[in-house]
Amino acid sequence: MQPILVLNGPNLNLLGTREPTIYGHETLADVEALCAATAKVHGLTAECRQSNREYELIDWIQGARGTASAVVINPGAFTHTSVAILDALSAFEGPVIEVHISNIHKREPFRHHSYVSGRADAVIAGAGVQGYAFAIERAARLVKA
Ligand code: DHK
Repeated sequence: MQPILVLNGPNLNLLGTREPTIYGHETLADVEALCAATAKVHGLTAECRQSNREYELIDWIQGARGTASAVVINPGAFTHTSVAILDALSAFEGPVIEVHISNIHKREPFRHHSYVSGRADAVIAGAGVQGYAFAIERAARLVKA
């Protein structure tokens, strides 16, 4: 089975020190370890990447075509701005799971709209970093269906 591609967008490299009352104390390394461990339970692997650059995320999503079984993505602030990331995800044939650590619907109005949700098969928000484990669980279920 091809790996699940786990993408994190801008500022998520700062997890653990960035606004911990919103994003918690776990680091990106903790998140990536959680994704790997959750995938392993299902006999799968997770390939985790983070970038602050929109084009790099788009290139990785394009690269997932034919090489990844699913995409789990927290696009960070690009969630609310990027038609280009939506278009790249729309060209990917497998399941797409959108994750937000915080509940974006409980926050500022500009965070309430997600372009990515127009393509996502599931959206998980407000579960903290545990949301990544839920996302991997769901991706595993969908790729085995
Ligand atoms: C992460 C970000 O960086 C924000 O720009 C989003 C999301 C919310 C999160 O909750 O993981 O608005």
